Amino acid sequence: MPRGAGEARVASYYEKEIRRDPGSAVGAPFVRRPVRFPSAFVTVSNPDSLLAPEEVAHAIAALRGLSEERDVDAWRTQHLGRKSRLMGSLRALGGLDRSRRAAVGRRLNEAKAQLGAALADKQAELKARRTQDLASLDVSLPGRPLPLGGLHPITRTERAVVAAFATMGFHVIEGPEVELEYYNFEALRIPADHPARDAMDTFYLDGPDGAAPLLLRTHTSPNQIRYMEGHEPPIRLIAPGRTYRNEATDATHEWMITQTEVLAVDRGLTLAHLKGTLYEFARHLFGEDREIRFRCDYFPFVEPGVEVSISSPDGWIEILGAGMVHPEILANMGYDPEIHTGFAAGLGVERIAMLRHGIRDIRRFYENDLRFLRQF
Ligand code: FA5
Repeated sequence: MPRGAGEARVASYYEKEIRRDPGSAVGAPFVRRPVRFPSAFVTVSNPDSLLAPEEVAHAIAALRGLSEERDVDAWRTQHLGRKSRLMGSLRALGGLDRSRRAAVGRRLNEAKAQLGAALADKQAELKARRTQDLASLDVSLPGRPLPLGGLHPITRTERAVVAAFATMGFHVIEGPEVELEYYNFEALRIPADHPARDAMDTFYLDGPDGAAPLLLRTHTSPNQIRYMEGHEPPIRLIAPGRTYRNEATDATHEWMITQTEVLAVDRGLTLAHLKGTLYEFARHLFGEDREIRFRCDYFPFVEPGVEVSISSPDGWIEILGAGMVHPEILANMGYDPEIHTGFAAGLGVERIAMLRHGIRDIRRFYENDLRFLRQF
């Protein structure tokens, strides 16, 4: 490094480098050569570039604003560490004119003392705070319980429904919530002009041009078709899941509901099997004494069709539609309706939850009011 007049003589730094001697097989070993200094090492061609008093004041002000130990540590490294401006300036002192060296040296040592004193004050302050924190800690206080989440009441009821059918040998399947119009309606004998479509209006999705129409399923009954298409009897399944309807809400109607489909297909199944299964289910969920009402109902995909209601202080509440699988559907699935018959049901899980817990307005379930949800 060239050294002109007034330039600092600074500590020698060398890097080791193996320089190969092309004439020697071994090569010359270590050759020492000077390297460029990192910027923190100040050269004093201009002594005013040494740490200035304003910088010291500035650093001390910054330190006073710190409250975390790790920030104070970082401050110490920056202002008093080996690579700090202060240490670089002290190292560069030797390069100053003898006439100025003493005065500048004094100034730098004062700066070092001020920075060190400020650091000591800050460390004492942090230590005092730690001690105070510990003193205010009462280890005999009871612990604060962690807030525990819980299952939504509809999830709980859905699980109870699944458990009731599981004891009767039904297994669980799931199907898509975004459904083809074919499975939701046509395959269930609900063509485009059928009045049943009015009672099951829903939300349609734009698909690519020419693609089959998609919608949010209005019930879990499409699962019947999807499963029968790929399986032979005997069948005994339940299919829980969300369904959607484009309809006004009131105390017993929501636009998004949870249903559970039930399907059994086997040789010789009759309406008696359907009734027995649903009674057994109702006993599981509501106990022995709750009144149950069967009435005729109409669904295009069953023959005959029924609905089941449960008694409540507000009168009968319908919880499900059911019936014997329509013979035309069995035939469409490749079964012989003379040999195999089946029953199916679609249960409304929200209505079942209302009846179990005495809730009079279905809309409470999805308002996300924790005061309501915490009760379950
Ligand atoms: C159906 O959805 C048929 N898929 C049921 C079925 C399945 C019949 C298999 C025959 C064979 P329904 O629209 O009635 O039927 O609905 C069935 C149950 O879902 C109702 O009894 C009710 O408990 C619940 N449910 C239907 N719509 C709503 C709604 N908007 N709000 C709350 N619960 C509803």
